[in-house]
Amino acid sequence: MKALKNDVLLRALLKKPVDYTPVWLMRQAGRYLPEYRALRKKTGDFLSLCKDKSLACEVALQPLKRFNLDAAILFSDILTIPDAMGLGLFFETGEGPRFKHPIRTAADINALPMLNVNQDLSYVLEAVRLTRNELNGSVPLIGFSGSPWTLATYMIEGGSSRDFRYTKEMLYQQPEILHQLLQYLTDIIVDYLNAQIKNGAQIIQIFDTWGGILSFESYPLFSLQYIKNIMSRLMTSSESLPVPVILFSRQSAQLLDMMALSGATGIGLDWTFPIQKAYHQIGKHVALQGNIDPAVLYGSNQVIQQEVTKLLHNYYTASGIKTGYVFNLGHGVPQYVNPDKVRLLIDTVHEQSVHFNIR
Ligand code: 1CP
Repeated sequence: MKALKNDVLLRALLKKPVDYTPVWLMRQAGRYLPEYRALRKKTGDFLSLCKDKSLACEVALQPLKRFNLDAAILFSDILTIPDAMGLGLFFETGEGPRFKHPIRTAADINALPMLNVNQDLSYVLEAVRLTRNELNGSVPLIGFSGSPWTLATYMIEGGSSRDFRYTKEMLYQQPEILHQLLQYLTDIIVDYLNAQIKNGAQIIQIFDTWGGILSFESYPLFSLQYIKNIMSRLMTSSESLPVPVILFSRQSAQLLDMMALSGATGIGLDWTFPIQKAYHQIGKHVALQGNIDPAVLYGSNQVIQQEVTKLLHNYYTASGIKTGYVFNLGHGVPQYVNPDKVRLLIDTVHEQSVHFNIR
């Protein structure tokens, strides 16, 4: 495969000097883009887009055709794994993901199938390979998975949740069966991510979206230990290059010290914690990614420019070196933003970051 023309994201994650700050956005492909909505309407539903490698590839490339992004991310979902287990994933309009067969008992867990990711999730791996080929070395391709804990919450709740009632019930009533489920997911995620790497993913992001709902004592036991195990078992790329891993979590400021020791190359932050504080706490050990409030994209052009410049200033003043930072939102691009605002955000990061002349 071709050498990368734009390796700024890889360099920033590995803390090699960069000329400007790389930027990619969670959910950069998705509903805020009219061309995405048009394709989805034609296809019928979201899962059909994910399951057709040509469509998944086309959607992944849509934001790159419009914007000057420094990475592509595989177009798929974290819930492909439980879908492949036969839990009956479906999406109700406006309701988010749902499962027909939630996992609530030891018997449910014991009945889960052994997955062969190369067969059962072959459509994801084909989308990885095709997207990597189509990128033709222009920017790196990010592969991803949910963390075992975050996937377990969806499987146990049967979808999104506000209070995580059933998952927490299992945690406090039958922790040993929850551990059994988490270990089962861990082994599959290792296979899944290694297969993505083998098929061309150059960076991995692990979404531990719901790690922050655990208590301080429970987090290392029920989430982080499994993430650490995954990271220790990931392979190098097909070109024998190290594959940086970004660990993203929400509402996790209290967990940063633990996250920084997980083996992750970079930590993705949501918008609720000041990046300069995060730098002082963990910036010597890991790269940082984030963390502008996605709702800034509803602001005026002037507000967007100000907020971007402020964030760059906050990071680089704290770090004193022109690397180790990846610009992103604190969570996904909201559905109702105007794509022109997204363009302004990305261009402002590139233009303004050049002016931080520090080494
Ligand atoms: O067209 C539609 O209605 C589908 C909307 C949509 C999209 C575009 C969903 C449903 N998933 C996705 C794509 C997606 N999901 C990507 C693609 C790559 C990109 O970022 O461009 C990725 C990386 C994800 C990851 C994902 N899915 C996460 C982790 C990130 C996060 O949001 O915290 C989670 C929790 C999911 C589950 C999921 N899938 C879809 C939705 C709306 C959700 C969130 C449900 C919830 O809030 O609980």
